[in-house]
Amino acid sequence: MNFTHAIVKKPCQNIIKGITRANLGFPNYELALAQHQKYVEALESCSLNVILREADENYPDSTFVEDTAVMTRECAVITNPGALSRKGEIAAIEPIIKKYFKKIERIESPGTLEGGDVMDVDGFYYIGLSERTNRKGAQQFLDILRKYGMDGMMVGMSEMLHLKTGLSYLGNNVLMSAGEFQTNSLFADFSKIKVLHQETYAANCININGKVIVPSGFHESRKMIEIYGFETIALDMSEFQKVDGGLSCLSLRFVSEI
Ligand code: CIR
Repeated sequence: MNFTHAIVKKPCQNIIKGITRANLGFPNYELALAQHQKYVEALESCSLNVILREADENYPDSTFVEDTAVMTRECAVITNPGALSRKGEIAAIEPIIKKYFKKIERIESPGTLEGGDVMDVDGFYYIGLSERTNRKGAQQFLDILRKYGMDGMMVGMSEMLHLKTGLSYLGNNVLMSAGEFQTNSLFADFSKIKVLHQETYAANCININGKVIVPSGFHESRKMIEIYGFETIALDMSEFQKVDGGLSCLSLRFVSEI
């Protein structure tokens, strides 16, 4: 699918208070800002119109906009983040989305769902049951998909933060997979790039209109992606990695004629 737009939000100074289990130290705000700027430029170089929002100090993790909504070809779904400190982030995303989507749906409590747990494979959606996305939220999402003639399925998981922490669909039936997902029979029919344990962070990458953006420094993963025929762009993501954020988390990518 060719994307036309991406919503991104600058990191705030409070990113140092972002939720993390990475044990990599605190992000450097200035460096995070510079890396974010490069990310925006990379999206633009892939022909996306980037909708850039200012930072919000009330929400340390708010630069990870992917978790606040899921954009499908038929509708946008405003999520209900499972992390308490992130629930309020959805208020800021809704007015932006309203400009581009006529149909807006919502995940409601007690259901929770974060966009990082939703992987789009050519219009079929895999939904990770993580610490952030519960069965009720996943079921609501499935019901929404079916209402619009789409479909998906739930994926049990136990180790990763989000489904897409360890899985990325690159197109042409190629799936990047790390850790617990490498042996999951649900994904048996994909051509799999099995990410080395020490390169697990590289399992989160994004294909934007034929170019795959990868985190820099993960040479084996990048080499494999290129062997599978994709052009790559590498970006330094060190400051976002410190708060468990990857390439997909930093944007909401979608198609719009506006
Ligand atoms: C969090 O724990 O919510 C943030 N520190 C990282 C969110 C990463 N988002 C994503 O994988 N979609």
